[in-house]
Amino acid sequence: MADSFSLQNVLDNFKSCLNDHKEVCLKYYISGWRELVSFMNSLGSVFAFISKDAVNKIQILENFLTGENGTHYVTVQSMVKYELDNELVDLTKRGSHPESGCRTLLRLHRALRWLQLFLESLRTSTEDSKTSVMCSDAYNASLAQHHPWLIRKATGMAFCALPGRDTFFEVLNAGSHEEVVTLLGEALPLISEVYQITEDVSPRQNKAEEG
Ligand code: 1PX
Repeated sequence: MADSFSLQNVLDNFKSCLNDHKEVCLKYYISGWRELVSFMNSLGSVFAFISKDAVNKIQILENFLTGENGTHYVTVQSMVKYELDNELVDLTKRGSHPESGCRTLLRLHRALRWLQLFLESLRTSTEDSKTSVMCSDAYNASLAQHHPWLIRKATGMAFCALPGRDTFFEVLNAGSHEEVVTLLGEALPLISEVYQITEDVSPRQNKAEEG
């Protein structure tokens, strides 16, 4: 729920994400994204088109996880292995598996890189830093290269509607500015580790880009 969002919840999900074998548990990965999307929804309807796409992707993964082959979707590692072994991924272009787990995860994985860059610049920002600039710098260095012109334009316009840094810190609902910065300092290594482990999963997975 939007009004129950707290940065701590996001942190907790990413903390639970890695199991003892350093595999990424899809359940917590999905919950982490759900929290982030609920936060984004609270920022206003201008973000609805982003939210809709994110929810759609989260739902695809959740359906796999709760579906009849759910045991193969417990971790990112087992999902990738299962889909590749069973040729359930379109490796070069969109084909018979337009909504595979691998393809869908790759979109969220790229968005996680955006989040990592954005939160890092938020953490190290100063009073006169602008959230819209931090957000679009992070976007340009990550997701933008995978998006067509129209999406880049729409996204750029949505960024302009972001609240200023002070309000943004408040809606993160994690205490004073100093406390938010501390929490971001705790969250970032976890998010980075989840990102890196996913990134290392399978070079072949990255070829699922067009599919
Ligand atoms: C603690 C502060 C956190 C802020 C939380 C914000 C959560 C953001 C969640 C964004 C998830 C975006 C997933 C995008 C996946 C994607 O790249 N989809 C595109 C490709 O999909 P396709 O199936 O066609 O291959 C799709 O075309 C995307 C459409 C919508 C635009 C996506 C723009 C993403 C911008 C991310 C920045 C969000 C800014 C939120 C402001 C706080």
